[in-house]
Amino acid sequence: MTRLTPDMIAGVPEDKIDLDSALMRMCGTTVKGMAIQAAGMEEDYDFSSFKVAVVPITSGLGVIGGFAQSVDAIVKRLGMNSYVTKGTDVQGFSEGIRDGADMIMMADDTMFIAYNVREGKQTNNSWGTAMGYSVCLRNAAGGLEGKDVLVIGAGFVGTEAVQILKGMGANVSVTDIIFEKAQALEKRFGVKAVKDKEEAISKHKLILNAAPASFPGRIMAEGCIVSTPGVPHEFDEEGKRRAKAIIHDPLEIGTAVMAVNSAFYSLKKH
Ligand code: 2YC
Repeated sequence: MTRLTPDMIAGVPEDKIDLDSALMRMCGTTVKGMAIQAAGMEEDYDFSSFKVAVVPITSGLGVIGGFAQSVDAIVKRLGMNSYVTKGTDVQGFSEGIRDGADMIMMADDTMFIAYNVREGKQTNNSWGTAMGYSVCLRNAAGGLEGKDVLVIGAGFVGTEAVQILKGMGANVSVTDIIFEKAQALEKRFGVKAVKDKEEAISKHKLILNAAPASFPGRIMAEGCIVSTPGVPHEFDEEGKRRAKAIIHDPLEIGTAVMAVNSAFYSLKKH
Protein backbone atom coordinates (compact mmCIF):
# COMPACT_ATOMS: atom_id res chain seq x y z
CA MET A 1 0.00 0.00 0.00
CA THR A 2 1.64 3.25 -1.13
CA ARG A 3 1.00 5.97 1.44
CA LEU A 4 0.10 9.41 0.11
CA THR A 5 2.00 12.45 1.30
CA PRO A 6 0.52 15.95 1.83
CA ASP A 7 2.32 17.33 -1.21
CA MET A 8 0.95 14.58 -3.48
CA ILE A 9 -2.61 15.70 -2.67
CA ALA A 10 -1.98 19.42 -2.14
CA GLY A 11 -4.01 20.47 -5.20
CA VAL A 12 -6.96 18.11 -4.75
CA PRO A 13 -9.30 20.28 -2.65
CA GLU A 14 -9.40 23.02 -5.32
CA ASP A 15 -9.16 20.50 -8.20
CA LYS A 16 -5.92 22.08 -9.47
CA ILE A 17 -5.55 19.46 -12.24
CA ASP A 18 -9.18 20.04 -13.43
CA LEU A 19 -9.72 16.29 -13.63
CA ASP A 20 -13.14 16.62 -15.33
CA SER A 21 -11.53 18.30 -18.35
CA ALA A 22 -8.67 15.77 -18.44
CA LEU A 23 -11.03 12.79 -18.32
CA MET A 24 -13.43 14.40 -20.82
CA ARG A 25 -10.49 14.86 -23.22
CA MET A 26 -9.01 11.36 -22.79
CA CYS A 27 -12.05 9.24 -21.88
CA GLY A 28 -15.13 11.22 -22.90
CA THR A 29 -16.58 11.37 -19.37
CA THR A 30 -16.57 13.60 -16.32
CA VAL A 31 -15.33 12.15 -13.02
CA LYS A 32 -18.92 11.66 -11.91
CA GLY A 33 -19.91 10.04 -15.23
CA MET A 34 -16.97 7.63 -14.97
CA ALA A 35 -17.86 6.77 -11.36
CA ILE A 36 -21.50 6.05 -12.31
CA GLN A 37 -20.28 3.74 -15.12
CA ALA A 38 -17.83 2.08 -12.68
CA ALA A 39 -20.74 1.42 -10.31
CA GLY A 40 -22.58 -0.32 -13.17
CA MET A 41 -25.30 2.32 -13.53
CA GLU A 42 -26.37 4.29 -16.62
CA GLU A 43 -28.17 7.58 -16.13
CA ASP A 44 -27.02 10.56 -14.08
CA TYR A 45 -28.07 10.80 -10.42
CA ASP A 46 -28.65 13.65 -8.01
CA PHE A 47 -26.67 12.66 -4.91
CA SER A 48 -27.50 15.85 -2.97
CA SER A 49 -29.66 13.88 -0.50
CA PHE A 50 -26.61 11.85 0.51
CA LYS A 51 -24.98 13.01 3.74
CA VAL A 52 -21.35 11.91 4.01
CA ALA A 53 -19.12 12.14 7.10
CA VAL A 54 -15.37 11.98 6.44
CA VAL A 55 -13.59 10.85 9.60
CA PRO A 56 -9.86 11.57 10.11
CA ILE A 57 -8.09 8.47 11.53
CA THR A 58 -5.02 8.88 13.75
CA SER A 59 -4.01 5.20 14.04
CA GLY A 60 -0.69 3.84 12.78
CA LEU A 61 1.30 6.52 10.94
CA GLY A 62 -1.49 8.97 11.71
CA VAL A 63 -3.37 11.66 9.83
CA ILE A 64 -2.09 12.76 6.41
CA GLY A 65 -2.31 16.55 6.14
CA GLY A 66 -5.11 17.41 3.71
CA PHE A 67 -6.34 13.82 3.20
CA ALA A 68 -9.76 14.20 4.88
CA GLN A 69 -10.19 17.65 3.29
CA SER A 70 -9.35 16.14 -0.14
CA VAL A 71 -11.85 13.29 0.26
CA ASP A 72 -14.46 15.82 1.41
CA ALA A 73 -13.85 18.03 -1.65
CA ILE A 74 -13.98 15.04 -4.04
CA VAL A 75 -17.31 13.88 -2.59
CA LYS A 76 -18.71 17.44 -2.72
CA ARG A 77 -17.79 17.56 -6.43
CA LEU A 78 -20.04 14.50 -6.91
CA GLY A 79 -22.91 16.59 -5.52
CA MET A 80 -23.05 14.82 -2.15
CA ASN A 81 -23.55 16.69 1.12
CA SER A 82 -20.17 16.02 2.75
CA TYR A 83 -18.27 17.29 5.80
CA VAL A 84 -15.19 16.39 7.86
CA THR A 85 -16.07 15.41 11.43
CA LYS A 86 -14.63 17.50 14.28
CA GLY A 87 -13.64 14.37 16.17
CA THR A 88 -11.24 11.76 14.89
CA ASP A 89 -11.42 7.93 15.04
CA VAL A 90 -14.28 6.49 17.13
CA GLN A 91 -15.37 9.93 18.28
CA GLY A 92 -15.62 11.11 14.66
CA PHE A 93 -17.43 7.94 13.61
CA SER A 94 -19.91 8.41 16.46
CA GLU A 95 -20.38 12.09 15.49
CA GLY A 96 -21.26 11.06 11.95
CA ILE A 97 -23.79 8.49 13.14
CA ARG A 98 -25.31 11.00 15.55
CA ASP A 99 -25.58 13.58 12.72
CA GLY A 100 -27.47 11.06 10.59
CA ALA A 101 -24.78 10.48 7.98
CA ASP A 102 -25.82 8.09 5.20
CA MET A 103 -22.17 7.24 4.52
CA ILE A 104 -18.94 7.26 6.54
CA MET A 105 -15.59 7.52 4.75
CA MET A 106 -12.33 6.85 6.57
CA ALA A 107 -8.87 5.41 6.02
CA ASP A 108 -6.16 3.92 8.18
CA ASP A 109 -2.77 2.75 6.86
CA THR A 110 -4.15 -0.37 5.21
CA MET A 111 -7.82 0.25 4.32
CA PHE A 112 -9.85 3.18 2.95
CA ILE A 113 -13.60 2.53 2.90
CA ALA A 114 -16.93 4.15 2.09
CA TYR A 115 -19.45 2.64 4.51
CA ASN A 116 -23.13 2.91 3.61
CA VAL A 117 -24.74 3.23 7.07
CA ARG A 118 -28.31 2.54 5.86
CA GLU A 119 -27.43 -0.69 4.01
CA GLY A 120 -24.59 -1.85 6.25
CA LYS A 121 -22.39 -2.31 3.17
CA GLN A 122 -18.94 -0.98 2.21
CA THR A 123 -16.81 -0.27 -0.85
CA ASN A 124 -13.03 -0.09 -0.50
CA ASN A 125 -10.49 2.07 -2.28
CA SER A 126 -8.56 -0.83 -3.86
CA TRP A 127 -11.62 -1.97 -5.79
CA GLY A 128 -12.69 1.62 -6.44
CA THR A 129 -9.30 2.55 -7.86
CA ALA A 130 -8.99 -0.62 -9.97
CA MET A 131 -12.51 -0.22 -11.35
CA GLY A 132 -12.18 3.50 -11.97
CA TYR A 133 -8.88 3.24 -13.83
CA SER A 134 -10.15 0.22 -15.81
CA VAL A 135 -13.24 2.18 -16.93
CA CYS A 136 -10.99 5.11 -17.91
CA LEU A 137 -8.73 2.76 -19.91
CA ARG A 138 -11.73 1.13 -21.63
CA ASN A 139 -13.22 4.53 -22.54
CA ALA A 140 -9.89 5.92 -23.78
CA ALA A 141 -9.30 2.74 -25.85
CA GLY A 142 -12.84 2.60 -27.25
CA GLY A 143 -13.49 -0.77 -25.59
CA LEU A 144 -11.18 -3.59 -24.45
CA GLU A 145 -12.90 -6.65 -25.99
CA GLY A 146 -10.17 -8.98 -27.31
CA LYS A 147 -7.39 -6.43 -26.74
CA ASP A 148 -4.07 -7.10 -24.96
CA VAL A 149 -3.79 -5.21 -21.66
CA LEU A 150 -0.80 -5.22 -19.29
CA VAL A 151 -1.31 -4.78 -15.54
CA ILE A 152 1.81 -3.73 -13.65
CA GLY A 153 1.64 -4.63 -9.95
CA ALA A 154 -0.01 -7.64 -8.28
CA GLY A 155 -0.88 -5.84 -5.05
CA PHE A 156 -4.27 -4.73 -3.74
CA VAL A 157 -5.22 -2.66 -6.82
CA GLY A 158 -3.53 -4.89 -9.42
CA THR A 159 -5.27 -7.99 -8.08
CA GLU A 160 -8.68 -6.31 -8.48
CA ALA A 161 -7.70 -4.84 -11.86
CA VAL A 162 -6.78 -8.18 -13.51
CA GLN A 163 -10.25 -9.55 -12.64
CA ILE A 164 -12.08 -6.42 -13.78
CA LEU A 165 -10.15 -6.13 -17.08
CA LYS A 166 -10.66 -9.83 -17.84
CA GLY A 167 -14.35 -9.25 -17.17
CA MET A 168 -14.24 -6.44 -19.76
CA GLY A 169 -13.00 -8.98 -22.34
CA ALA A 170 -9.31 -8.02 -22.37
CA ASN A 171 -6.41 -10.49 -22.80
CA VAL A 172 -4.68 -9.66 -19.52
CA SER A 173 -0.97 -10.03 -18.75
CA VAL A 174 0.36 -9.14 -15.31
CA THR A 175 3.86 -8.45 -14.05
CA ASP A 176 5.22 -7.77 -10.58
CA ILE A 177 8.67 -7.14 -9.13
CA ILE A 178 8.00 -10.35 -7.17
CA PHE A 179 7.26 -12.68 -10.10
CA GLU A 180 5.60 -15.26 -7.80
CA LYS A 181 2.86 -12.71 -7.07
CA ALA A 182 2.11 -12.42 -10.79
CA GLN A 183 2.17 -16.22 -11.08
CA ALA A 184 -0.32 -16.47 -8.22
CA LEU A 185 -2.76 -14.27 -10.17
CA GLU A 186 -2.16 -16.39 -13.29
CA LYS A 187 -3.20 -19.46 -11.31
CA ARG A 188 -6.20 -17.80 -9.66
CA PHE A 189 -7.64 -15.84 -12.57
CA GLY A 190 -6.24 -17.41 -15.78
CA VAL A 191 -4.34 -14.25 -16.77
CA LYS A 192 -0.74 -14.40 -18.09
CA ALA A 193 2.18 -13.76 -15.72
CA VAL A 194 5.09 -12.07 -17.51
CA LYS A 195 8.53 -11.69 -15.93
CA ASP A 196 10.29 -8.96 -17.90
CA LYS A 197 8.48 -5.69 -17.07
CA GLU A 198 10.35 -3.52 -19.58
CA GLU A 199 9.77 -5.97 -22.43
CA ALA A 200 6.09 -6.21 -21.46
CA ILE A 201 5.75 -2.41 -21.42
CA SER A 202 7.37 -2.14 -24.86
CA LYS A 203 4.90 -4.68 -26.28
CA HIS A 204 1.66 -3.27 -24.86
CA LYS A 205 -0.34 -0.30 -26.13
CA LEU A 206 -2.81 -0.60 -23.22
CA ILE A 207 -1.40 -0.53 -19.69
CA LEU A 208 -2.90 -0.26 -16.22
CA ASN A 209 -0.07 0.63 -13.88
CA ALA A 210 -0.92 -0.26 -10.26
CA ALA A 211 2.61 -0.01 -8.86
CA PRO A 212 5.08 2.78 -8.08
CA ALA A 213 6.70 1.85 -11.41
CA SER A 214 9.08 4.11 -13.33
CA PHE A 215 8.31 4.45 -17.04
CA PRO A 216 11.36 5.34 -19.13
CA GLY A 217 9.86 6.72 -22.34
CA ARG A 218 12.40 4.84 -24.47
CA ILE A 219 10.60 1.54 -23.77
CA MET A 220 7.01 2.75 -24.25
CA ALA A 221 5.03 1.79 -27.37
CA GLU A 222 4.05 4.63 -29.72
CA GLY A 223 0.44 5.63 -29.11
CA CYS A 224 0.12 3.67 -25.88
CA ILE A 225 -2.56 4.50 -23.31
CA VAL A 226 -1.38 4.29 -19.69
CA SER A 227 -4.03 4.31 -16.96
CA THR A 228 -1.94 4.77 -13.87
CA PRO A 229 -3.08 5.16 -10.25
CA GLY A 230 0.46 4.23 -9.16
CA VAL A 231 2.19 6.74 -6.93
CA PRO A 232 4.78 8.22 -7.15
CA HIS A 233 3.92 9.06 -10.74
CA GLU A 234 6.68 9.87 -13.22
CA PHE A 235 6.94 9.97 -17.02
CA ASP A 236 9.82 11.62 -18.88
CA GLU A 237 9.39 13.88 -21.93
CA GLU A 238 9.88 10.96 -24.38
CA GLY A 239 7.18 8.99 -22.56
CA LYS A 240 4.75 11.91 -22.68
CA ARG A 241 5.43 12.26 -26.42
CA ARG A 242 4.95 8.56 -27.22
CA ALA A 243 1.80 8.07 -25.13
CA LYS A 244 -1.59 8.78 -26.70
CA ALA A 245 -2.95 9.29 -23.14
CA ILE A 246 -1.62 9.13 -19.59
CA ILE A 247 -4.52 8.96 -17.13
CA HIS A 248 -3.48 9.81 -13.58
CA ASP A 249 -4.60 11.53 -10.43
CA PRO A 250 -3.36 10.99 -6.83
CA LEU A 251 -6.70 10.15 -5.14
CA GLU A 252 -9.86 11.36 -6.91
CA ILE A 253 -10.76 8.58 -9.38
CA GLY A 254 -10.64 5.84 -6.72
CA THR A 255 -12.43 7.95 -4.12
CA ALA A 256 -15.20 9.02 -6.51
CA VAL A 257 -15.87 5.40 -7.55
CA MET A 258 -16.02 4.08 -3.98
CA ALA A 259 -18.34 6.90 -2.86
CA VAL A 260 -20.73 6.48 -5.83
CA ASN A 261 -20.68 2.68 -5.65
CA SER A 262 -21.42 2.78 -1.93
CA ALA A 263 -24.24 5.29 -2.47
CA PHE A 264 -25.78 2.97 -5.06
CA TYR A 265 -26.28 0.28 -2.41
CA SER A 266 -29.18 2.50 -1.33
CA LEU A 267 -30.33 3.57 -4.80
CA LYS A 268 -30.21 0.14 -6.49
CA LYS A 269 -32.99 -0.98 -4.14
CA HIS A 270 -35.56 1.31 -5.79
O1 2YC B 1 -5.67 11.33 7.37
C1 2YC B 1 -6.06 10.16 7.66
O2 2YC B 1 -7.19 9.92 8.12
C2 2YC B 1 -5.09 9.02 7.45
N1 2YC B 1 -5.33 7.94 8.43
C3 2YC B 1 -5.27 8.51 6.00
C4 2YC B 1 -4.29 7.39 5.67
C5 2YC B 1 -4.43 6.95 4.21
C6 2YC B 1 -3.38 5.89 3.86
N2 2YC B 1 -3.60 5.39 2.50
C7 2YC B 1 -3.06 6.00 1.45
O3 2YC B 1 -2.31 6.94 1.53
C8 2YC B 1 -3.46 5.47 0.09
C9 2YC B 1 -4.69 6.21 -0.38
C10 2YC B 1 -4.63 6.49 -1.87
C11 2YC B 1 -5.81 5.25 -0.18
C12 2YC B 1 -5.15 3.97 -0.12
N3 2YC B 1 -3.86 4.14 0.07
